[in-house]
Amino acid sequence: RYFCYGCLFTSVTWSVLLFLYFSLGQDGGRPTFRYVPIQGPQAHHFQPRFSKGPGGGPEHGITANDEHSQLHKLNRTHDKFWNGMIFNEQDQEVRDMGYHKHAFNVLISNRLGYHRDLPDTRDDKCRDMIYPLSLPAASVVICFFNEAFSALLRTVHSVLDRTPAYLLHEIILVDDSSELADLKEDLDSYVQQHKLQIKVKVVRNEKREGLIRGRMIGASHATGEVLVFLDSHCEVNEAWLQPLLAPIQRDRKTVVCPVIDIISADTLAYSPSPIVRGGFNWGLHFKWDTVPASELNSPDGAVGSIRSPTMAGGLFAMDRKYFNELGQYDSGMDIWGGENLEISFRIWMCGGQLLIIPCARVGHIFRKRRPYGSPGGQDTMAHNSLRLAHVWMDEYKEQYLNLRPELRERAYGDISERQAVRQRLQCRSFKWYLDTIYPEMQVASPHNKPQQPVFVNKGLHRPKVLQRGRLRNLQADKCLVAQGRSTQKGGAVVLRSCDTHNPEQEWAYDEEHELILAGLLCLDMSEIRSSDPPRLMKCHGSGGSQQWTLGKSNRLYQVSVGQCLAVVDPISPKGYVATAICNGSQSQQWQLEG
Ligand code: LR7
Ligand code: MN
Repeated sequence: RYFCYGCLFTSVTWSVLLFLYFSLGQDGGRPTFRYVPIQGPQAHHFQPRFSKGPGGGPEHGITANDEHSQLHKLNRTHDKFWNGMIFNEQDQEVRDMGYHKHAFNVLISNRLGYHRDLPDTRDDKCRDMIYPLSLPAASVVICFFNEAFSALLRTVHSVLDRTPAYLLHEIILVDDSSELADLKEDLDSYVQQHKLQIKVKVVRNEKREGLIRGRMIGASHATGEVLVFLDSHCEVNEAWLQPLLAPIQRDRKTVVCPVIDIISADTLAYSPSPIVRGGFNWGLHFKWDTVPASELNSPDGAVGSIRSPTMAGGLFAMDRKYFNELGQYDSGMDIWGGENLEISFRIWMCGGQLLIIPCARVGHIFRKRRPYGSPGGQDTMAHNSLRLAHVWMDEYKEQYLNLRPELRERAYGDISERQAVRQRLQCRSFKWYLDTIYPEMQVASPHNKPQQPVFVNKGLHRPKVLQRGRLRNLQADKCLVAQGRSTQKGGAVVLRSCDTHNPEQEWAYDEEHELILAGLLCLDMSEIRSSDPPRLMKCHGSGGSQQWTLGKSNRLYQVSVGQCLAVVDPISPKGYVATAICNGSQSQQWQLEG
């Protein structure tokens, strides 16, 4: 019924053309389309240097000869454990500068390269889904400011690698006036050298516009039937696009979001997200909510679609003409924040619908902080939220202003154009939206308790303890303890005489590779600098800065830092410890003794 010969022809032609471009465009006509570490401008960052000795290389004993193929294998099997290993000061610089500029582990990102396999995180039933062969083609719009080159290129290539060519009209990269040296030249020369121009167009903002106007500019250059927006540090998963396009084809006023899988900022490991949907609180912050069991378990739930009151903002698809009819975005919003709730309210209140599609999976690097500000240092989230409250929230804007009284007098610019949009589209009231689309939302009164946030990625589940005991450094022959009280958050750890009877010296090593002292706090490495000493912090359960491997060679390897725990001076009574380049020396040998 859906078979379309024209499309098949187009798709075959595109595939052949693309294949020829990518395979013959390289030096010597060598096909280098998959699993190639790093080519192009950042190639100097990729220098695997696994040495043979006990200290230098991964536990499975890789030698210099097969290091290349081994690293490929690691990339392919998602065993990213050793990818962050720091071998010298240059690696350390890449890692530390990367955290500073991008708030994620750029050393690992660079080593992964621009293509990698991902675990297929979809429900098994998704693989049996059949979509119409003829679907509207997509313009993928990716807006970026100062993005790490390898993350940006992996975003682009994941789309090229995992999208049938006939469904990919184009990729539009909007460079929001990035300030990073080389980014512009690197991107231009990469696109040219790899002959990506047939699909990839780069648009440059003369001045910083922010992601909201940036996306509007990108959309204005797009000519595909559907717009797909992505952040610049994403990786799309298997068959991601068809399940997004099909509902839009069925109903052009449907806006769809994929499930946003988690790419760890510390390890770049890709893991599935549970199926949750978007909500918000009266501070106008987006939050994830559990999906009512009735909807999740409905015949359609796991593989069909889930109605969502709001979207996270970065990853969604909609009909291009409908995007324009619906009023694009509010161009009075700056830099970052609020536009996701604004477009969500607008979609529902003005006759559309917003769905999450469980069979469409796209990974996103979730960072712990935003590495950039706004040019004038303004709080653009507050500015943008004020605008959306005044245009869309009717009397319920009081809920926000009561929480943020200081914003009552704050100017938010001219909103008449947005009010005209609401008028033109004959949109419903915010009360209707709350009653019909988000009935779970509680209207704050002094008697209502604050709502409990839902934590994605964490449950009540406590990881199983694998080993317990004192952590003795073999060179100093002393044990790792809290410098102050073992219950004090942020406290340092030092070496002291071992005492088998002291429960304050007992560490638990669990299946999540956490090291927990006295049953309470986790050994944690700051994400900022690898030279900072470890501290005791509340266990966050998401690996990275609290992930340690206790290897056969007795070393204690810190995954996000890529270094080993070492005693600074074995005879000093101060007993200081720090992470250092793994070298297999006695100072880096530890034993967890029961
Ligand atoms: O001035 C800027 N210019 C830009 O082009 C600032 C940012 N950007 C780009 C930036 O490079 C990135 O590609 O805009 C994109 C989004 O910025 P991020 O990645 O710093 O934002 P975020 O992931 O922290 O924030 C989420 O909320 C934002 C609110 O304005 C946007 O809607 C983001 O797209 C959104 N990201 C997601 O929804 C991904 C999932 C996160 C969750 C939950
Ligand atoms: Mn993002």
